Amino acid sequence: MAPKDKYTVILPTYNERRNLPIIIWLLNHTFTENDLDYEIIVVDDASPDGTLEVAEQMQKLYNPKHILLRPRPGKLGLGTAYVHGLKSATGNFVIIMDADFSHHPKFLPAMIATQNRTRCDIVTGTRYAGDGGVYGWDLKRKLVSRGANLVADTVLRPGVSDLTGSFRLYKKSVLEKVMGETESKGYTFQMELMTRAVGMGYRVEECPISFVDRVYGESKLGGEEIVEYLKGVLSLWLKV
Ligand SMILES: Nc1nc2c(ncn2[C@@H]2O[C@H](COP(=O)(O)OP(=O)(O)OP(=O)(O)O)[C@@H](O)[C@H]2O)c(=O)[nH]1
Ligand SMILES: *[C@@H]1O[C@H](CO)[C@@H](O)[C@H](O)[C@H]1NC(C)=O
Ligand SMILES: *[C@@H]1O[C@H](CO)[C@@H](O)[C@H](O)[C@H]1NC(C)=O
Ligand SMILES: [Mg+2]
Repeated sequence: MAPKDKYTVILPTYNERRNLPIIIWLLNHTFTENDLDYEIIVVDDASPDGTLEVAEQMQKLYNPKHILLRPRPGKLGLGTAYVHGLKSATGNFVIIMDADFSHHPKFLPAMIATQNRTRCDIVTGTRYAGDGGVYGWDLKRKLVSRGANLVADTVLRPGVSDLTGSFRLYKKSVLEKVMGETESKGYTFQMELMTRAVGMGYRVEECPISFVDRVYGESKLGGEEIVEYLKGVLSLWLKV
């Protein structure tokens, strides 16, 4: 008999002390109710709000085999946080999501079922297909997000509708191979990852999700991020 599937969730955190307990509660609930084996790897980058202390409390509350802490000494960025977390992953599947509720755990059963049904390598949550959508954003942010996707899609042509989203499920072996090839460090990491995965011939399925704005904390999207993003798309286009 094949060994039971296990799902590793990598949660990068920076100033998420208010969101973390709820997201972990929901994840435990979702996996346990569906009789799925799981672990959550929290990669906190020395958040000044004390996120790590909250994560330590969570580890005591849940079985420590379910909550792994892999903190780093400073804010080293999202891309490397995923790489760092992945090193400790013991599941055969890895889920990457934000810890601020933009990615709701309630979509996981559908994403897992999609993988199980299609046997694909990656399931990506998409805001731009089926019942997907975005909530809590003002028009500017919606336009920026749509525009970002449109630019990336036009330039890179990966054939995946939500390229900049980062709520995804991967076969661990696939994620390891694709991450090994990925050079971006910041916001373009997810986009490069997906573009490369498609280029490497991996099979991607999509699952509609609705995306809500972060519940607690400040949004950091500004003009600087947009410029960085455009530079990222351009350099990807030259590289891949
Ligand atoms: N470990 C780590 N986590 C980070 C870092 N930057 C962001 N995060 C976390 O990564 C996830 C996504 O980051 P967000 O800041 O929410 O990015 P965003 O959704 O584009 O922007 P917001 O509008 O602020 O929500 C969240 O769980 C953050 O706490 C970082 O440098 N290191
Ligand atoms: C995890 O979820 C299950 C199912 O909902 C629940 O019975 C259990 O008490 C939860 N664990 C904790 C520590 O809350
Ligand atoms: C995957 O599908 C098989 C066959 O339908 C089923 O027995 C199994 O429980 C499913 N696993 C998950 C994780 O959904
Ligand atoms: Mg967010």
